[in-house]
Amino acid sequence: MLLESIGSPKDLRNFSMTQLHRLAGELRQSIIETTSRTGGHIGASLGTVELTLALHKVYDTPYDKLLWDIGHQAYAHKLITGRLEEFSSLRQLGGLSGFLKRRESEYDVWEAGHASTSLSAALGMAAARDLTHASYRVVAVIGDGALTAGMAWEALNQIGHLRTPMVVVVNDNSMSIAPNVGAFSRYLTDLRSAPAYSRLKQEVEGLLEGIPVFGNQIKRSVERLKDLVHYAMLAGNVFEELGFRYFGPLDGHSLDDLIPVLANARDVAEPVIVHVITQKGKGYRPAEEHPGEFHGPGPFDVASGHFIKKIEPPSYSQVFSQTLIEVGRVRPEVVAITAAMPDGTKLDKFGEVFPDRLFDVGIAEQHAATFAAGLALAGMRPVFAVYSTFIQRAYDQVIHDVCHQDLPVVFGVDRAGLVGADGATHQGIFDISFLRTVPNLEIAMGKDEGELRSLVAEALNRPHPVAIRYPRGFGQGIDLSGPIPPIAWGEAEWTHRGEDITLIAFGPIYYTGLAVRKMLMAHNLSVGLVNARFVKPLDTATLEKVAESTRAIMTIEEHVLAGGFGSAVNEWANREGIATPIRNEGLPDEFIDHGPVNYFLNLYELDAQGLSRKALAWVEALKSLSSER
Ligand SMILES: Cc1ncc(C[n+]2csc(CCOP(=O)(O)OP(=O)(O)O)c2C)c(N)n1
Repeated sequence: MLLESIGSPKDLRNFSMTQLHRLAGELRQSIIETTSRTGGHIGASLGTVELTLALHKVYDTPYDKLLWDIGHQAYAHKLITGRLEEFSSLRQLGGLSGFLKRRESEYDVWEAGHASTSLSAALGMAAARDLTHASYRVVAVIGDGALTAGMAWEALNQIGHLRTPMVVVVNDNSMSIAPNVGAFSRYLTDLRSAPAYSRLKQEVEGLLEGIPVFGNQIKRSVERLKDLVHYAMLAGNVFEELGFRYFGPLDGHSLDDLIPVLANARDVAEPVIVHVITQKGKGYRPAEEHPGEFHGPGPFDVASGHFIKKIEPPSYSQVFSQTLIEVGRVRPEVVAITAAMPDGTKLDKFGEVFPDRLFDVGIAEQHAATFAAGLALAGMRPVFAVYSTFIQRAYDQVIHDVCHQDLPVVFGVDRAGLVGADGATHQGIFDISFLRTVPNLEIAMGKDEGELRSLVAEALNRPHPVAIRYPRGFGQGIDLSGPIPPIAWGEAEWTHRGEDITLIAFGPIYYTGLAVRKMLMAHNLSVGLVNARFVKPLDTATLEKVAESTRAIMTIEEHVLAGGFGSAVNEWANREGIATPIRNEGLPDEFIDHGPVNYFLNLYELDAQGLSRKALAWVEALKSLSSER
């Protein structure tokens, strides 16, 4: 295998075209084989194989700075930068990250996970280069999906202003996770269908010179000229107006096209856009045919392209979307919003039933929140389903546009809690802390998918903004066939009374609480359990009674401790002078890497064994304290 001879990109810089083509084939093979076992972003990474080789051939990496937006399309980059042997550990505990990591390699100069950050960071590096009189070059690769975000345009705006040399490669496969949407995406499609810009310019000039003098021919030629001018204006127009040189569109799977154009672009003394057309999933038929499903799948069978999935109860996302459909049938004002995640949030199902009432706004969480505010002001009941990790980006819009005006927007905070293989950039473990501080916003999380259903339906009756959290993955298998049961807004469910200790759980960790209770009862303890359901408003009436009924309170949540549910309970207890000892269990003040959720729950003692061990020791310590007194 040629790939085995590549210790670093230096080893491929003298390769012939034939060798590079062979290497591309081997890279594809390796990506398909590994992701079929580990799952991962196969589609995007198969699409950038040639681009990766061309970039590392043309640029002197890692001295030159190569930045990948999101970093999910960079498996070939990992494979040729010294990580071939570890590649089989992709996304596994202790193994390679599914994204780029600075600690993994000096070739990973920028790490991300969220979209559309690469251009800002690249410009920062270019500006630093200029200030320090360094000579490295800077090149960033960004997808057409990531280019739908405001942040990318904020960077383009400043790059076009500073005019410092750097290259932006637009990797255009016309896909986000789902097919890309929006006016800019349409514009890129027009650019794609236009012949290469430089060739066009020559054609226009040739035509002008050759215009015949008489009759119909003049007309035809002038018309042809108009068409060409239209295309020529289109091609390069937006980017050139912003101050970039535009090269493209190029076949992103042709090394023969990519290498000379990138070499040219590299040496231009101003910002350059290289517009590259690629195909998601290139070289693996099932991924080419189903690019959405193969964006970031779990394990699959290579021969058939079938996913290896267990049959499970419906996922929380499915239940969320299904509930919106149920409510939406009788309430035409209910509309749904997704920021480029119709499949992940399962809002695509809502869109199948109500095509006019689902808005995919692109990778634009900030816009989505304010768009929802506008809809709400005009009488609609907007629901923005967004992963916990991505609502981080819309924090100001949540505060300033939605909550400040107290608008009845429902945020479906999906993937709340640990997420597993996507790792540190994608954990949904901060949102309680940053949402809890915002006035008017109500925040709830049910113990299971049955309660999720009730909370969603009830949230749509509230006169305030509401955030409903729910985790990644599958529920408890609750029967969802009947009508949606009502739920008392703002009320906790005190399911078990106990004198020695009471566990107060926020979310599905309630079921862990049930197991902990059993374990503690085996030690002859009297153990209470509360399903809190709400962190805001906090059900202080129930909390007061609980505090009177028990000798110790332990809060449990799958969220960072700082500012989380337990903190809310502490604040109340502090304010009210509650004497009952309170202890909080949750996640530490750390970024948590990729790996199985259960592994981390065990590591941080948030599983039933860990919690009961801690509860037992604590109850014993409290007992000996009080007997000393
Ligand atoms: C802020 C943010 N929102 C949503 C996502 C989820 N996401 C990951 S990849 C992706 C699509 C990116 O499309 P594009 O940039 O065109 O890259 P491609 O996968 O097509 O190569 C999305 C929406 C994200 N990573 N970051």
